[in-house]
Amino acid sequence: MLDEHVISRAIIERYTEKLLSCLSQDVVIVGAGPAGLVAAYYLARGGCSVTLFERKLSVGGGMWGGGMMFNEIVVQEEAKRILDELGVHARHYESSYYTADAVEAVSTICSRAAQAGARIVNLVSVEDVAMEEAHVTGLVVNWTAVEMGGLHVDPLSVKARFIVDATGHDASVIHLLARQGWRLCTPSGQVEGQGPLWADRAESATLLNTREVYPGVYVAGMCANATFGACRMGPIFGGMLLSGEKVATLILERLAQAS
Ligand code: 48F
Repeated sequence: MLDEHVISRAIIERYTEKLLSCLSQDVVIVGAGPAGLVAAYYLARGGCSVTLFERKLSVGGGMWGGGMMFNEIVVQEEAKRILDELGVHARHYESSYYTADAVEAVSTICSRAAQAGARIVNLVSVEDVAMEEAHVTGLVVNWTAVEMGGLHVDPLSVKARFIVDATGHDASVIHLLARQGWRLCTPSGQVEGQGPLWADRAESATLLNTREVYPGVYVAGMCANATFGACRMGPIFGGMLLSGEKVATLILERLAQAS
């Protein structure tokens, strides 16, 4: 006999346990696109506590749709090893180009990140940063439904030693910091904004721009280029994967230095 009361209690208790465990983390990642998911995988595998907040119902960001809804992604030679490590089948196309099924890529990367120990919380939006003086101490979160409904409901906050903005073209967290007058490590001290499409230049820039942009706050993926004024790359995803790996490596080094 199934008991609806037990089913409801199980969901509420287990979700509450999960949310409580997110309240104080080594790293909080904002945005579960390819860069955020890969970063979550490497950070969790490196042994730190990591939570990833995603505004939408589904994770995967812009990866599901490949290019213009043709659900295949293209990855260049340098990033293929990450697909191999994660267990995503990559097919050789020509010279240094590989393709992968976008649905297999998103679902596999997400499952590897979750199985490595990353907490992935969908339907929650980051709406502000928490600060003490000029020091970022965490993030302010609320249900996306509250945001969508325009409801007057106060948010909650989570503590983090490091934050990764992986919100793609939006660069949500970085815009919040800049709007509040905090100076970023960019040429103007502000968000530079993204440039036009130039795949080759954008892909190398993504990796260079994956770094700390405010003390304790890192940018990864397309957000890195939107922050530093670099080009967009279109539907090639190697830079996103390499950026997720790089940001995880940088933060793991910082955590190791601190311990
Ligand atoms: O846009 P997205 O896929 O970012 P990415 O990992 O990859 C970019 C590529 O998809 C593509 C490209 C290169 O091939 O140019 O666009 O850099 O994923 C960003 C995720 O962040 C979520 C958003 O819903 C998306 O899933 N997001 C954005 N703002 C917030 C957020 C927020 N304030 N709180 C939580 N999630």
